[in-house]
Amino acid sequence: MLTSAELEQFDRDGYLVFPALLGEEKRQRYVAAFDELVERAKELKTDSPPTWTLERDSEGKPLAGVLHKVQGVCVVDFRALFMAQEPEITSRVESLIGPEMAIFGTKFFPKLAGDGTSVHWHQDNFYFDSDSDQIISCGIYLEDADRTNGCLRVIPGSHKQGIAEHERPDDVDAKGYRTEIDESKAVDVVCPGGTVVLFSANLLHGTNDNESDAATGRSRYSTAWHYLSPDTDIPPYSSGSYADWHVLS
Ligand SMILES: O=C(O)CCC(=O)C(=O)O
Repeated sequence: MLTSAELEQFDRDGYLVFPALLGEEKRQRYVAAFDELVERAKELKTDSPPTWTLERDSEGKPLAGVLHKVQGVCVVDFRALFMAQEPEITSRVESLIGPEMAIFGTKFFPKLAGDGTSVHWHQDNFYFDSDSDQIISCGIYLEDADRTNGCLRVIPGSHKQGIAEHERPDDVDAKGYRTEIDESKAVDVVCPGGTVVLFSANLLHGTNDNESDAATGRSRYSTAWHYLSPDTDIPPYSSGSYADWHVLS
C-alpha cells in the first residue's frame, strides 16, 4: 500500500525507491537463482536470440560466455516470476494500477564486473509505442548499486514531458535505443541490495556501465519489467514475445 505522500511523490517525480524492500533471506535466494543463469550463459559462444544476449567487445562482437541480458526471464525461470509476485512489491503496484495486474517485457541484467552494461537513456514507453501512465516499470536491484558498478539513473519529472526521439546509432553495444538528456538533471539511484524501484514507463532513465574491476569488482544483478492492468490497451509489443506476458493471480 502506498501512502498519500508516496502517491504524490510518484506523480511529481515519476518514480519511487524502496531501499532493501526484499529482505535478506529472499534477496540471497533470488541471487542464487540468477547465479544459475550467469553460469548457463558461460556455455554460449554467441547470442542465442531472442532470449540470451552477451556483452560486446570493443568491435561489437559478442563476448563468449559473458551474459548481458536474459530477455523473457520469467519464461526462462519461474523463480523470477515468483519474485515479480512478492507481496511487498505487488501491494505497492496495486496502489498505482489496481488489483488486476499482468507483467511483460521481463529481463535480467547481471551487469558483471568489468564488462557489465544494461541500457542507454530511454523511456520504456518508446518501445511500447505508448504514452500510457498506467504502465509501471519496476527495477529490482538485488545487489548494492552505486556509480561504480552501474546504478540506475533517472530524470525526475521527465514522465510529464512526452516521448522523446530515440535512435539506435550503431550495433557496437547491446544496449538498445537511446535519447539525449540534460545530464545536469540526472539523479543516481544509489541503493542497497534488495531495493525495488517503481517508475512510470514515461520516465527518462538510463544506467551507468559497471566500471568496477573484472577481478575484484562487484556485479549488479537486477531485473526490469512492467506491470499493467491486463485490459490496458497498448499496441503490440514488437520487441517482446507474447509468451512473456503473465497475468498475476
Ligand atoms: O539496468 C537498469 O538499471 C535499468 C534497465 C532498464 O531500464 C530497462 O530494461 O528498460
